[in-house]
Amino acid sequence: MLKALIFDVDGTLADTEGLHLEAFNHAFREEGLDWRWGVDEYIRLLEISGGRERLMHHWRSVNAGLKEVDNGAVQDLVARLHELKTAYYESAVLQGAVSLRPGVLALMSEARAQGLQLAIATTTSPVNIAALLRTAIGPDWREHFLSVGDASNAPIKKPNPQVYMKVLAELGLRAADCVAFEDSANGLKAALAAGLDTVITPNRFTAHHDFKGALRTVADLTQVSVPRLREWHAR
Ligand code: XBP
Ligand code: MG
Repeated sequence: MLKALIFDVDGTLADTEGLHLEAFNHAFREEGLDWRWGVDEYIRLLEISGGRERLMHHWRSVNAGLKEVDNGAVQDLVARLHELKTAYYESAVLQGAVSLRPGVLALMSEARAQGLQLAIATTTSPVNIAALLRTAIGPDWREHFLSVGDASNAPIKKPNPQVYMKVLAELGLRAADCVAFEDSANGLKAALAAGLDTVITPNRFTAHHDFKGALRTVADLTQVSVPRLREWHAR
């Protein structure tokens, strides 16, 4: 029986990756690096979940010949870049740079009104979630979610199912009683590995991904209602 909805954040709650990309390039300029990610390169880099992991991957790819001369120095650079990037992203979100995708708030309200629990399972940083949902829902946003899994409490990133396993444990529910919402192949793999039926809402960064195994793939959440979810989930 459907008891909870579990939402991914980036690309699902809001189309945020364009702003993440802008924030990464801002950090590279701030740090005086000649790195600059274009959209096509970023679409490829998004196959790596987690901003820090993505930065480390890029460092290795541009320093292929170079053994990590001093891993500590590389870790420090990645940490500094990610801090710069996150500060820029947070400030832009708090100034209203992104809004929730169509149908998200309506589905959340309908689910809560019908006694379903809500949860979040993301690989992004907690400060990014708070900035997005404070702006979209208000300062009490956290009260709407029984569990929030993110980069701070589920460090092994999607497609690993760790964040979904943590959220299910915190909800105290079986995967069979929940539905997950995702936008990417990595997110779908993580949710399926946790045993979750998953609804996909692709975006311009993930439209080409393979969504085999999804419960449904829809343009956005205006195509979804709680009764429809119950019907799909029951089959
Ligand atoms: C998408 C990600 C994140 C963002 C960048 O998260 O993989 O890494 O691209 O955010 P989601 P950070 O699971 O919500 O789709 O720099 O904070 O990682
Ligand atoms: Mg996502």
